[in-house]
Amino acid sequence: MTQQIEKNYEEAKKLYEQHGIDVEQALKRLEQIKISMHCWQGDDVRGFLNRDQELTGGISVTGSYPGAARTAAELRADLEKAFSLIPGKHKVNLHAIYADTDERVELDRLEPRHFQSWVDWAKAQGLGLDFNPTCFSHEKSKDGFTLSHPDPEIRRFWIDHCKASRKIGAYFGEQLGQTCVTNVWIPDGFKDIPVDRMSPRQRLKDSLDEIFAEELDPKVHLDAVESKLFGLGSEAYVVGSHEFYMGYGIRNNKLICLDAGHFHPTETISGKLSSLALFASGILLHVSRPMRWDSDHVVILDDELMDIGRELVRNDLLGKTHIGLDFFDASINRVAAWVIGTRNTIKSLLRAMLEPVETLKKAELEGDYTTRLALMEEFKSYPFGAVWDYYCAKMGVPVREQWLEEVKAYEKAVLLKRG
Ligand code: RNT
Ligand code: ZN
Repeated sequence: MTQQIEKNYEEAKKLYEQHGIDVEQALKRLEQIKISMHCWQGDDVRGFLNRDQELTGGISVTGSYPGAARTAAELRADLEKAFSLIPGKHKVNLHAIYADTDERVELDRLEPRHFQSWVDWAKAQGLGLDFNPTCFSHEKSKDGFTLSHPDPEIRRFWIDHCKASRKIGAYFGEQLGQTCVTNVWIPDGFKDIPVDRMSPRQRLKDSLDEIFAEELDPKVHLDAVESKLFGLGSEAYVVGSHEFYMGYGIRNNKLICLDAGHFHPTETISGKLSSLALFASGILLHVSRPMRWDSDHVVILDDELMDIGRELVRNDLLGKTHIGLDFFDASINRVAAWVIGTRNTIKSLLRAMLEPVETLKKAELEGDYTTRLALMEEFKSYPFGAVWDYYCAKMGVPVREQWLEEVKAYEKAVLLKRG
């Protein structure tokens, strides 16, 4: 750590302390927060099972930046590189198609052993793991329906896949000694206006009931359900809508997953947290950045990200919220995409912790909205960067844009050598 970093930090600390903000305490809290970094930014959501299948399900990755991971070993190397540039100990979020096996195994027959290399690696790295069934990019999902499919045989396949996925998630949780969240997202929906909106939802409900029938120890495993407004090819109607999963999750004690890109363009997930938290047993976030649509751009430190951080910190929701990332950009260096999005998510939490929340709440309660606005604005130019730099240095990761040189060197030495 350079003397300059320390000096800047000490001065910033004094300024924050004048408003009763305990900076050291904030950094200690920050260190405890785990971000679930999604593996699929590393290879454009391709995975290793069925690599010949095109990406379907109404999601899309654009760009052809060189260096996408082709094997589990490459993906793990890339993840390690990214984590070495991000402060803290975190989690990796896997999808079923990232099974690391030479066997030709169908999704409904997957077992924990097909993920043993991931578990061994996570143990060695001190990382947690989260999981997702992959209900897309498959022959049996090509007409756009999975768990709500009218054909009971196709439904059966996807139900069995989701059941198998929960077993894998529970294995992760047991082996790693930290709770694994398995998140169910399905693409089911209609491109054009449907006649029957109800029956597919009834079928989805029944499928979910069967998937979740087996109780799993919440210390090792939690289920989450992810809603969506529309997708490419399901513009008119999505079976698993927000209302559907709000209802399902609250009634059945499932984590409700809010993806930042899954709502109307001006609708934010930050605004929903305080309501949901009063009724849901827990929340999963898919922090993403929609641009005009659910485009899954790399997360930047914009107003919405900062508001998410503020809502979590001010309302003390970090205990019941699992923070995951969900973006995929193939037009830039993929390791850099992870580093930028993850560092920003951590930054948003730190910034929120460095706001004079007690003073602001008091002003609001007393009806002093002038003070509320004045302080919120002035704090935007408080020396947050000095605290962030100190935190990075203390945690042994590069300060400011120094990480970029490491990514460039890695690109030259490793990524560009991939075919
Ligand atoms: C799709 C959902 C879902 C996926 C990942 C790959 O719109 O956001 O979370 O992005 O499961
Ligand atoms: Zn998502």
